[in-house]
Amino acid sequence: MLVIWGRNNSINVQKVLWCCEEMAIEYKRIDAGAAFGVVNTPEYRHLNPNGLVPTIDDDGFVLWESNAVIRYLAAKHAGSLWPDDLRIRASADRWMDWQQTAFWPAIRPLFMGLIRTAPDKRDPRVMEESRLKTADVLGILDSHLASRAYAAGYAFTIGDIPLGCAIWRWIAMPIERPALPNVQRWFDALALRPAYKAVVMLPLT
Ligand SMILES: N[C@@H](CCC(=O)N[C@@H](CS)C(=O)NCC(=O)O)C(=O)O
Repeated sequence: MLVIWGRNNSINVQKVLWCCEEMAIEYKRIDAGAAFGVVNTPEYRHLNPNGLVPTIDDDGFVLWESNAVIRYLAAKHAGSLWPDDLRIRASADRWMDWQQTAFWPAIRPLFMGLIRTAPDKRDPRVMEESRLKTADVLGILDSHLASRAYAAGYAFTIGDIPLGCAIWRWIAMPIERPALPNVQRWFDALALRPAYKAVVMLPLT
């Protein structure tokens, strides 16, 4: 059986769990990371020298980097999450990369400040800069979604998974948000998916 190491409040672990739930892949999850430790043991470092989560072991094949993991799982189980059409697939890939290189770097300081830092240790200036930057980058996603239901077109694909994990953080944080009607419509559609509700739409911790 597929084994997934990682605490279930991690955005990158949630990508993998959501992907598995969507495709009804059986897995066993082992808590690791942050308060659970594990990631600094020699055994774990042997699997993942970065000491980060998630890591998977699929019948002896060890893989880390959350986006690579969900690409692998979607390709292996070859369903609608991983479309045959190369252009749709490339578009999904593009938004997965964009989540890691534009969206997450923008929102991370705000998320870490508000959710993972004690109030007396927060830097309000850094958090406000992060909020503004995130609103700015989400304008790009909002324009993109003006003419399509999902990241890569009319259907839900793995391209929506990293974005959907990050947008939950934006929606669930008690912050001021500009109106982004297309992002909101897309989020409302994600929120109807049982797998998203089960593993992503959890209280932020
Ligand atoms: N690029 C990596 C980043 C992995 C990463 O930063 N994971 C975080 C959790 S979201 C982590 O392991 N933090 C340290 C810890 O939990 O101990 C991926 O996408 O898998």
